[in-house]
Amino acid sequence: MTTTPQAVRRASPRTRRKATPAAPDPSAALLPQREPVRLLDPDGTALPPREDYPEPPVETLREMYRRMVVGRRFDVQATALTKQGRLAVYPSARGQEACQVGGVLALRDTDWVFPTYRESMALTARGIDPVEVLTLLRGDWHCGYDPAATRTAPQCTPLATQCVHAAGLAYGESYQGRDTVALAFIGDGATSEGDFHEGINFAAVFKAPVVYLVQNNKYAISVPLSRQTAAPSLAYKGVGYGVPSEQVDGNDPVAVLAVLERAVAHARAGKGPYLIEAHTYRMEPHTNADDQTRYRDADEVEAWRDRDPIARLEAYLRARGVLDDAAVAAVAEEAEAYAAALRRRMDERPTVDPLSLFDHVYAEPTPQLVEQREQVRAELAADQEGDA
Ligand SMILES: Cc1ncc(C[n+]2csc(CCOP(=O)(O)OP(=O)(O)O)c2C)c(N)n1
Ligand SMILES: [Mg+2]
Repeated sequence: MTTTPQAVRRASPRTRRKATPAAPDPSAALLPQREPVRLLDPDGTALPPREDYPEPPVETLREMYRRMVVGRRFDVQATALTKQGRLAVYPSARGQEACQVGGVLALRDTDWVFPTYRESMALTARGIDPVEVLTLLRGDWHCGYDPAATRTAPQCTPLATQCVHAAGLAYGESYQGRDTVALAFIGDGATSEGDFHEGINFAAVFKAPVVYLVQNNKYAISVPLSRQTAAPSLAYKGVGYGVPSEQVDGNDPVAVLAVLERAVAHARAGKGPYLIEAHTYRMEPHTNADDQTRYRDADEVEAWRDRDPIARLEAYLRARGVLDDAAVAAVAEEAEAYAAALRRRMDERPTVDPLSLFDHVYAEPTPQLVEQREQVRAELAADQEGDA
C-alpha cells in the first residue's frame, strides 16, 4: 500500500514521529561573513568597535603606517628603476600596502612568509635588504636573500606553487613541536590553480598552521575577476576543504591587521589553516611591461584612489591624536632617505658568476647539469681568449 499525502495528514498525533532537532550546520563556522570586515570608513572615520575583531594596539598601527609609507616609496622607486634599465621588471603593489604590511606585522620573526613576485613591499617591510629583494627582478640570481635566515621563501613566479610549500613547511614545523605559522600570499587569479587547492587541502587534513592571504586585486594581468570565478567570494573556497575563512576590506589597514591576527592565532593554536580574502585593487599596471589601457578604464582606477589605505590610516591616527604633522614629516623623510640609498646602491654593478647558475639546483648535480656547466665554462673561457 502506498501512503498518500492525505493518509499522512490523517495519521493520529500519537503515531507521528517527533521531529528531531536539526543538526548544527557544519559549514556555518567555516563561512566568511557576508560583508568584508571593516573597522574604518574609506575616509578614516572609525566604525563601531567589534567584539570579534578587536582593534590592534595604537603603537602597532603607527608602526604599520610607517612601514606602509616607506613601502610605497620603495615601490615607486623600484618602478622608476625599471625605466632606467636598472631592473628587468617590477610588479607594483601600490594600493595593496595594507595587505603587504599587515601580513608581515601579524607574524613573529620566527614565522615564515611565502611570497609571490608581487610581495617585494612585504619583504622590505619585513626588514629584508631592498637590494637583496630586487636581485631576482634585476635578473641576477634566483633569490637575493637567505630564505633560512630571513624565514622568507624565495618569491614565486609560478602561480600558487608557494601554497604547497607553505603547507609542507608548516606541517614539518608542527610535527617537530614548534608553533611556527606560515603565511602564504596569493593572488585572486592564482586561486584557480591546482596548487592552491592541493596546498589548502593538505594543510586542512594535516592541520598545518598556514594562513592563506588572498589579495583580490581584481585582475590576473588582463583577466578580470568576473572571468576568473563564479564564487560569491574567494573566501568561500575554504569551506569545501573544511577551512575557516574570512573576507576583509583589504584597503582598511586596521581591519586587515585585526583579521590577520585572529587567523594567525587560530593557526598557532594548532587549529589548522585559515583562508582570508582581502578585497583590494592594483593601482598600477600588472608590471612595467603591461599596457593596462587595453583592459580597464582610467575611471575605474581613479575611483579606487578614494580608498587609499595610507590616507585612510593617516586620517584615523590623526583624528585619534596619535599622529601629527611632525610625525608624518619624519616618516616621509625616512622614506626619501630609504629611496635615495636604494638608488645609490642600485647604481653599483653587481658581479655575477654565470657558473653559479648551476649551484643549488640539486644537492647532487645530475650528469646533464655537470655537462651543461662544463659547456658554459668552455664557452666563457673561449670568449675570454678571444678578448685577449
Ligand atoms: C603557473 C603559471 N601560469 C601562468 C603564469 C603567468 N602569469 C603570471 S602573473 C599571472 C596573473 C596572476 O594573477 P593573480 O593571481 O591575480 O596575481 P596578481 O598578479 O594580480 O598579484 C599570470 C597568469 C604563471 N606565472 N604561472
Ligand atoms: Mg590579481
